[in-house]
Amino acid sequence: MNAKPAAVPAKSELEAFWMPFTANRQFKANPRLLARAEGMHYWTAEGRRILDAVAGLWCVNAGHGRREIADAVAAQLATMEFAPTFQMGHPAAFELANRLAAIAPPGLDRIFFTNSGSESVDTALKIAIAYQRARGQASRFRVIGREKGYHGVGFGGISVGGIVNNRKFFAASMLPGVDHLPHTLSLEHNAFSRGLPQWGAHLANELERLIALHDASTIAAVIVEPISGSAGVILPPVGYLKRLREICDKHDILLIFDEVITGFGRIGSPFAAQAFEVTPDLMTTAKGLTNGAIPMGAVFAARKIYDAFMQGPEQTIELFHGYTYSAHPAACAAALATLDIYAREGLLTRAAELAPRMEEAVHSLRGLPGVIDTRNCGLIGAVELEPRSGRPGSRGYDVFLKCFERGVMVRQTGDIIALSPPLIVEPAQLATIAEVLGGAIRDTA
Ligand code: PXG
Repeated sequence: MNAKPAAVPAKSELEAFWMPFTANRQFKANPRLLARAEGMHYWTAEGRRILDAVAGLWCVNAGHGRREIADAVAAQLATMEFAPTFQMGHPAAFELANRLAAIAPPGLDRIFFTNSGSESVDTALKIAIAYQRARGQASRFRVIGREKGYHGVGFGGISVGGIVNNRKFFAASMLPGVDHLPHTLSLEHNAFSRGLPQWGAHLANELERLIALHDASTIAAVIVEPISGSAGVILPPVGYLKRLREICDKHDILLIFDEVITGFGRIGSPFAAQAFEVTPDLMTTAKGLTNGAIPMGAVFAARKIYDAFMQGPEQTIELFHGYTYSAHPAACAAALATLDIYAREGLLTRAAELAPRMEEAVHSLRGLPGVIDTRNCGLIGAVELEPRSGRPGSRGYDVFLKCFERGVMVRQTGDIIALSPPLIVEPAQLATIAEVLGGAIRDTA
């Protein structure tokens, strides 16, 4: 279905929308407007075709314009646009929870619905802390995050996150008792690694140091992204996540994986937990859950966590938490249709097949002017550029802009360019992405 040609807003009409995570004045002086999308492509409001190398924003895993999702949402809205899930329910919510439990890592079969990654993270943190109390360990209130971690923008998420610009404005309003592991990015040891870097598993042992400092009896949970996305694609060194799991087990601390970007096939299995063979106790997801079509998130909890709440009189509300739109019917319809597509087209494992092509494409950029690292895992890739002296981020922005002018949409974080194309990408398109990105790097050097 082709939408009507987009009415391009006049410059004066751009002011009212306070854009998220955007340099508003820079953007509004020179706007980039997307008007239509299908398959691997967007079309701009002016009608230019753009190859989508980031799946929208890491979310459109099955590619754009999926008819089945639009139809399922339309049918649901026509039948019942909303139903409460507080002391009420509707069938699609239960069906979706069962479908998700069926593809989850072992034992993570209790599902709490949210509307975004940020809400999933705050939900998981609240479940972790409340769980400790429910099992008689209320002194465990601390949460350990990681430097450069991104866990959305709720107060919980920015507290455990490790991105300074998200934190510094709100320093006085952070969760108490949070500490951070070191991040695992080391160009000195790991530059140009293909797949997971070999150096750095020992960085997980820093958790032992934090436990020695705070005492395990004060720590509820550790939260990490299996692969950090927002900070510019930081991969876990071989053995690192297993080590974190061992230390958490030893000290009876919950391990939370934030799989908002790694979930739903990004690295070749439904979740990174399965690809890395490390099972967390809680897992946060969003994005690919509905192919980005309708906002939705989900927290996957281990059975033991859910069971710990199911005590006391039956009329008790066990967890005082939820959103008006938890398991919104339209979102459930979108998610069910999305899971159907993933299953039918084998998309949750396709990234494993394409990973060598992605690796080839990304590492072909090694040697270009200013390229100080190339890294990859599954259908995630990144190119790190030497920052221009005194102007960090300007080189990354110029490369991003040049790619867009030349018909490829990449994602820029500082001087790192991240790639995360829809899982339907064809090898030739991966080569095109690398070619255009390479040209942009050369021409902005
Ligand atoms: N956790 C992780 C790991 C994420 O990547 C969130 C939580 C928050 O999700 P919501 O739905 O509240 O935005 C995210 C979001 C980027 C980029 O460029 C990444 C995200 C969002 C926007 C841009 O890497 N991830």
